Amino acid sequence: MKSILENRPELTRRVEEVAEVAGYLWQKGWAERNGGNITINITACVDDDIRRMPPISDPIPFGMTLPRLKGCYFFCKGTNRRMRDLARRPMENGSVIRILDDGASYEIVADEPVRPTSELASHLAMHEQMIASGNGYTAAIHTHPINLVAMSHNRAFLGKDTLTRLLWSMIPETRAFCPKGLGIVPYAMPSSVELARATVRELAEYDVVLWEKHGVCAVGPDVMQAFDQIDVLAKSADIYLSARAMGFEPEGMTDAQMDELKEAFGL
Ligand code: 2HA
Ligand code: ZN
Repeated sequence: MKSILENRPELTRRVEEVAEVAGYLWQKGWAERNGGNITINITACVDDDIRRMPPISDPIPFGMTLPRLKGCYFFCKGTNRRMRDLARRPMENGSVIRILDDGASYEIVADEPVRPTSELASHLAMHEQMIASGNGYTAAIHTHPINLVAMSHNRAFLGKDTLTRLLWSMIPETRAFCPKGLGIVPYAMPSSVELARATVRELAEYDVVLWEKHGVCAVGPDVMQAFDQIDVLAKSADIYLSARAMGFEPEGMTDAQMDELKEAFGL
């Protein structure tokens, strides 16, 4: 069977980038079994031939109405698929979907009828918000970083920007490369519309949000940059936990040191 990627170098590059990041998520230990998901908006690489491709599924409602997504195309990790399998064989463990004119349902167009991620509602809501804000972002990642999820079990960390300031203060790069910090989404049922709505509310202010006792979601111009933001936050969390494991509370950079950084990097 012919793949939708054939003779489409830009689409191929973007799907390969998803596969590369999927491999990192697995290697980091953030993607047990089918945990986590990735979606990218590929509408800009869609040509007329793709627009004419017949669906290979019935229309499937995704539980929300997102009018800006009408006629958009996404490459999505499949539900119940392993991240480590997405890394090696992206087109067997993910699929391309088209959002229908009702803005509330989708159909699968290629390569195989792989049903998209269980967190599709959250992912599509994030994409709608990125389009609405005009920020040019195309990627959304959800993953389960051990250290950040562990920190979300401590109520003391869940106040607005408490964790942001703590993580920023562990190493200068974190503030430089995750300048908006980390939003907090109170526990909600996985895959729920409630979780999707709360995620989008936080993304108005942050590029990365922590789902209490579950995981993180990050958005970015591309999937690599979305990953980098989670990676720098997780590095800070590791430094904090290493210090605690050595038996002391890390001092953290001072507010003055962090403000100096803000000036220097124009954050
Ligand atoms: O896709 O991580 O939150 C599996 C999950 C659901
Ligand atoms: Zn999850």
